[in-house]
Amino acid sequence: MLQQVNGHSSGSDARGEESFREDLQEFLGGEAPPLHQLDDLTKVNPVTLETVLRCLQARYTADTFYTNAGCTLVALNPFKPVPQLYSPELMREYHAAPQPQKLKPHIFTVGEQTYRNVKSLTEPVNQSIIVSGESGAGKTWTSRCLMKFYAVVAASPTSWDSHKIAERIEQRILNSNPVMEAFGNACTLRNNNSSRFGKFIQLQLNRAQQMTGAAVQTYLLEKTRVACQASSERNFHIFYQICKGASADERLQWHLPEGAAFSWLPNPERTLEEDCFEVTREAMLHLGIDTPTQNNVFKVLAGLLHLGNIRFADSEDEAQPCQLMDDAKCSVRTSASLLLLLEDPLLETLQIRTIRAGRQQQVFRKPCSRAECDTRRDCLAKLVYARLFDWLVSVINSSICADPSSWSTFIGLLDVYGFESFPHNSLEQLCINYANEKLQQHFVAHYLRAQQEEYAVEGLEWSFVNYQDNQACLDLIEGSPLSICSLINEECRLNRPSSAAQLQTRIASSLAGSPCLGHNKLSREPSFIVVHYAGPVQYHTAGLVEKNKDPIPPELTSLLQQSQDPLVKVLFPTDPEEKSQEEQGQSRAPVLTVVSKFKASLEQLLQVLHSTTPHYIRCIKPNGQGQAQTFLREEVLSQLEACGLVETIHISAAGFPIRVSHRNFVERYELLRRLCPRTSPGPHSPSPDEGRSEWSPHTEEATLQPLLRDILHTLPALTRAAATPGDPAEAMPAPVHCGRTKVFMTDSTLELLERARAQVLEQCARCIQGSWRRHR
Ligand code: AD9
Ligand code: MG
Repeated sequence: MLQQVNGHSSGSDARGEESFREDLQEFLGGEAPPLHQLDDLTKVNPVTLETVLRCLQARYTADTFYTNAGCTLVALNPFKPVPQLYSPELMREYHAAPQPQKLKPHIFTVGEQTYRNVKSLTEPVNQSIIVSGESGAGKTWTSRCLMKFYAVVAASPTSWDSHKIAERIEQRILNSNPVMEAFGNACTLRNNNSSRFGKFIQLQLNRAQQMTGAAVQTYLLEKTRVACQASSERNFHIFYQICKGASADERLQWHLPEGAAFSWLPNPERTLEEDCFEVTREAMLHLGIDTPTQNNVFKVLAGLLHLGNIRFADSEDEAQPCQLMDDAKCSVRTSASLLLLLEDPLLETLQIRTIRAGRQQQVFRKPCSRAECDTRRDCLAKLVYARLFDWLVSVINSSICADPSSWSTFIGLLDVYGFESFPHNSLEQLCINYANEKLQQHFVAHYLRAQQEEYAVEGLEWSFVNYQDNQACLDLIEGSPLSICSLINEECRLNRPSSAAQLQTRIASSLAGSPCLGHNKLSREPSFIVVHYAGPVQYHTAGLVEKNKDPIPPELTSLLQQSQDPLVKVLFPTDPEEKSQEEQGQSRAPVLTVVSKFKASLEQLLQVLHSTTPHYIRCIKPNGQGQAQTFLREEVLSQLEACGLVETIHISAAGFPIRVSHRNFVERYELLRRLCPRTSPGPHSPSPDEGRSEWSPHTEEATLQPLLRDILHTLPALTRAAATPGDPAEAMPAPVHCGRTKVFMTDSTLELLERARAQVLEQCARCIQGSWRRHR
């Protein structure tokens, strides 16, 4: 935009481009502070990607990690300890400030504002803080810090002194973090402590604004990680913790001799786990999980590690089950002993499939291929781990959740996986990006409302009628009757063999009308492209239907139901109804697909969010290597795009991104009055300048208004003069809106005004030159 304006002015000047740029910048920014001191990105004027990036970089270089962006807080990851930024003293400072928003931008400003919103309103309104950003950007760190903030500011008064109460409530809630992270986080290529699940925690407050409890809801745990880790990645932290942190006695009990190799435990060389295991155990204890129960959990996990070492050899005879590899027999025995299963049924369940067929639902037994055996082994581990994780969440909830009568409002913290786009994307990415589309829609609706409120304060009437939201993309993913989700679900329901290519063709032909569906003709594998708000993502269709079915062979559940282990019994209770159905040969109720379950939980989440006042924190990773003091513009730019900040800028461009005070506007464009005669001359029409006030830096407010009106009157004529035959003046955007204290305009209006101003300056220069020559 600046370049365009400069382009038009280039013919006119004695002034260099640089000084013009500074001049215009000064006009737009008024008395703007240096970039690193600019606290709000919407005050960068004009708001463009370049200016936003420059501002963030300047602040990052100055060790300033938080910046406002309208109703959003942008949080840059420092990738280094900054303890003074999170001290309890600072928390109290933000809490005690008469106007925390006047302090430096911080997550505590958001925390405090949110806290006051709950408190100050006559009708209590629940609040939510939505923390987003890509992997490693700092979402979990931010949520954790906010929880600590509330543990300090919303503690019950007695808990300052009484360790016991702090432990019972706030400390318990904080203790849920190390436990959930031990079981749900893992080291990935992008983050050493990557959360492999989404989390919404509801902090419950009583009428005195004290935190009385909390409730956690989790989403889509990446359970495949238990049995399959990408190269250079790791399994969930807890497995390494038990292997490194167990005592000699526990090692014996859990069959974890020092140096034992487990195929599901890649990259075990890092050594922090001993300490972490203590932290996890301590936190579990505080949550009410006693030592025997903890040991039971760890024993089951050790059982899974041994299960992972079971290897099958190819069978030469299809009618015979695959044999175990040499050293795997011991793994079967150990795994069975740790899970308290009988060895033979465990092995048989992995090796042999039972099929019910015919009217009588006769049972046939079919030996599995080696690949099928491996799949069943992995499935067993995923099944146990996912149930264990859910059980843990429910235990945490029962430990921290307050009695419904003891709380009246809540503050929700949402820490969910950010938008993902990899070279190979599958069902996991589709679900994650679908969630992000939903959250983006929620954000945009909220943002537009906030914008309109600002316009209302300035007395402007305007609605974002031209703004295209992401509804078309959501229709493509989840719409009814036909969408990507419905087609994948249908393939699961029909239970027919369908190839990846067939699914690609179905999606392409059934949803061809969607503007958000694309196809990569160069792709060798069957795939489709979804044009998300954050950019296009190519999804491969191979394995999509199978992943969506997430089939659990009934024999696996039945096997686990026979376990004598107290914990496994809790995780796999026998359902008498199910059992009798099975005995009568009836098939079980249809199992919900992954997509259906995810969609339902997402809808529930959005319902909760809709009932709250939302606040947004967008975490940004300044570089992919986790290095302090390194700001890589390209990487930040792609995240600004993905987290929708660019989208916000676009929305603001659909409104009036240029806002100038009345005084600045008059100062700069006062000379335009010379271009146009008065628009509606009276019977004794005066000469253009006759009777007009002139501007000076001391012009009073009362004189400013007629000058402002005069300039605004010249605009229709300027618009007409600028219009070309193919671009009639009527089609041009509404030029300027005059608010109570500011003039609002689009950037094309700014361009128009700048062009006209350059023209006047050129005329003046010519006049001066002419008179100078005459006088010589
Ligand atoms: V993921 O989607 O779960 O893979 P997150 O949650 O966005 O990711 P996380 O909060 O785990 O990222 O942050 C990654 C790492 O950045 C942390 O382990 C810290 O080492 C580092 N970090 C993040 N925020 C801060 C901070 N405010 N100060 C210092 C930070 N270090
Ligand atoms: Mg995280």
